[in-house]
Amino acid sequence: MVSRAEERNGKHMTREEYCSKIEEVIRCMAFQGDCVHYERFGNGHINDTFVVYTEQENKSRVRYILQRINHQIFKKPEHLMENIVGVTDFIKCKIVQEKGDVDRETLNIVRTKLGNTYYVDSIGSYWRAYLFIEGATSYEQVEKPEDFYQSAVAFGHFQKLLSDYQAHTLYETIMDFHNTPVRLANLKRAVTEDVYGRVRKVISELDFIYKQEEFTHVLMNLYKDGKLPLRVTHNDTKLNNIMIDNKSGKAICVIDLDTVMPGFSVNDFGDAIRFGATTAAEDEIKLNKVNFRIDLFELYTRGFLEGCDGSLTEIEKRLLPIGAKMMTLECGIRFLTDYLQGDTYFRINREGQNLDRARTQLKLVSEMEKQWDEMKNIVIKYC
Ligand code: ADP
Ligand code: GN1
Ligand code: MG
Repeated sequence: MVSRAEERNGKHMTREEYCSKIEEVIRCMAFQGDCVHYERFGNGHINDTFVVYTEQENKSRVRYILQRINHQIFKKPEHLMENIVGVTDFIKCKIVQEKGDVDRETLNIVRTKLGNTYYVDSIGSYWRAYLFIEGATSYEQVEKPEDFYQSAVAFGHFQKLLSDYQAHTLYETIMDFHNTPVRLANLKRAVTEDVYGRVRKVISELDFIYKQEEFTHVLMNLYKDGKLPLRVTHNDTKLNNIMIDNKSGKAICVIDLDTVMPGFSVNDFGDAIRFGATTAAEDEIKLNKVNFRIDLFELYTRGFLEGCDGSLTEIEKRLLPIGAKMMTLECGIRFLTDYLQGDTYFRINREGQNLDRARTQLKLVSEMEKQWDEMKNIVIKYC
């Protein structure tokens, strides 16, 4: 099934047309060797990701990541690429100082043969390529708690690495990305319009969300009052946006840098919790299988604070549980909005998937509320 998100992203082309487009792009990238194979890769909801295999003269193979940037969502891909160049160059200097491996510890853009950081194809789609980070895996769910802990250290360290980056030089690649009150207002608009007649199926979910209206303002209000600093944040800290080294088990690289922009540190913490500190996949249908894992919350809190290494203020640290609940609620709101609007944003593979995703998030919010004091005590323990 082709979702409306895919149609909008240009995938109503025939398979042959799409393949010829990819081949056009591959020819323009400065890959080493000749392309021998390419295929779809990964489970991201937003971009189209491919792995491209090339063969060298000595017959050895090299892999690259090739991505079609979702232009519907990222209105100015050139700005997004400027952000990524700025941030990865900055991180590379720090990796060199720490005597690390610049090819594996940050994303490395592979330029086009003309030396550009992205390629615009003949129908106006934007493409970019990265070195493939070999010998590492991005996980969809927490298989070993240690991996989750490692991802926490890495995202915390990412926060610290960028703490002296000039935030004002970054473009806002998606306006109001983690502005939860705006997300709620978008949901209300979708309810009023009810284009697909789906509102009647989600009355209890809406009821739950509307009761959280006051809560949605908490972080924005603290920011407006000057109590919560704006930092350079990743904004999409899902476990599958971290590469974990297959041998050492250490998280070696933070990927998916499209949403790196000014934001709140507690939201980076929170988004990772909503995706990882759970017993089920984000789109689990059976809600009785979805439970909040306070043990993983504790593990992540410890790792994140270790990675941040003193770069957070006392207030930020105390707000970590709020970040967890905020990001989980916000994501539920976003999935539900997309469901009501006909699945135009998040890629779906089956009917109702965005509704299922929304429901898992709301279930997690309600479980967090029940364990609120415990969450606060855990944070205090590691502060
Ligand atoms: P999306 O924005 O759609 O989530 P990502 O940039 O996260 O796209 O890429 C999707 C998946 O592709 C990742 O979860 C990861 O598995 C894989 N991936 C992305 N970049 C690399 C890379 N440089 N090396 C190896 N795998 C990668
Ligand atoms: C999207 O691109 P991906 O799959 O890593 C989304 C995140 C959501 C997430 C939900 C740019 O992340 O904000 O939290 O899906 N990214 C964008 O799984 O909207
Ligand atoms: Mg991703």
